[in-house]
Amino acid sequence: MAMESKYIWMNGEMLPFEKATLHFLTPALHYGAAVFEGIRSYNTPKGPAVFRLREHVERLFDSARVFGFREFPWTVDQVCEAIKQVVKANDFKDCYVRPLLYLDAGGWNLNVDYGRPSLAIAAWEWANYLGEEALAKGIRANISSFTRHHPNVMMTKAKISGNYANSFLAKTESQRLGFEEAIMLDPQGYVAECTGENLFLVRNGKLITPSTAPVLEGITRDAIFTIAKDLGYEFAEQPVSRDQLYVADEVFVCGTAAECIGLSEIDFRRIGDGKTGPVTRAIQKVYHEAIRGRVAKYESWCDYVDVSQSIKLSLDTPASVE
Ligand code: PPE
Repeated sequence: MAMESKYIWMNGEMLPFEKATLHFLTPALHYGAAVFEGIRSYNTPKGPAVFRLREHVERLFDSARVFGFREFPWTVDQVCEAIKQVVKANDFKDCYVRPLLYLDAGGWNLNVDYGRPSLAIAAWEWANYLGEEALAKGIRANISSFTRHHPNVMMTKAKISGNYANSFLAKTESQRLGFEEAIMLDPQGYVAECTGENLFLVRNGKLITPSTAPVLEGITRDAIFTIAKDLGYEFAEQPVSRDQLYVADEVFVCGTAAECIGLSEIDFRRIGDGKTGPVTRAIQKVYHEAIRGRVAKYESWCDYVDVSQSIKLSLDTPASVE
């Protein structure tokens, strides 16, 4: 995967890619003491647009609050602007954007109050997160032997970097077993989410997804709710058992990186006829149009990047907000 770009934004400065480095003694590296977002920008008829930018940045701030950071070095508006500058500076058509707020210094006594967070934003071209054939053929998944976080062990509403050790365990195991993705159960044994996506099942034309209590409140999940409602599908948030997935007509996963991908098989059991089903296809189609600014009623989800103005290589003095 090529992650190169021209610029990475660090603490207000647009740095050339190779200059965006950190010291070995950065506490975030040792303890996963960081929060991040995964955002995509797409080429639309009106130029590049970041999909649901403000919601992602607000979730970054929420993650920071959940983790206990008391001071955020920038405002929501500044971070939104910086993200657009990164997309513009790198001249990408479609790209993935990764802001990371990380414990940069201090905090070695495991107390965030003694540390200082810094913010960096990178972008790269990241197509086919779940593999090149995922969109056409769907993917094969297993139920992980690893349990998803108990909500009082790790904070499930926050994209805390350290949380992702759990995803690493599950996905590595899953791929070593020959699957493409892992489905994780919550500590009560109900379906929670995948390592980097939320999950839906379709039965008798109705969409069902686990409630957000033990999982990340996915922004794609939310977009899919809106699309499904507008397409006239019934949907419900309710506990989902493992075998409900086995007997579903369709199962699909969704997330910013993965987008919307059907599951062809779970635990060696074919789902439906083993092909991405009609409901998933219908939702996928609208989602793909919406992210590219081609559906008028969802255009407010697209935050256009003004490419006519020159790139700002640095931002004004950081604001300190609670
Ligand atoms: N659950 C988890 C655990 C998760 O990481 C993601 C996003 C989602 C659900 C879906 O959330 P949303 O993107 O708001 O619809 N996973 C991000 C990180 C992937 C990675 O490998 O890193 C992403 O899709 O950007």
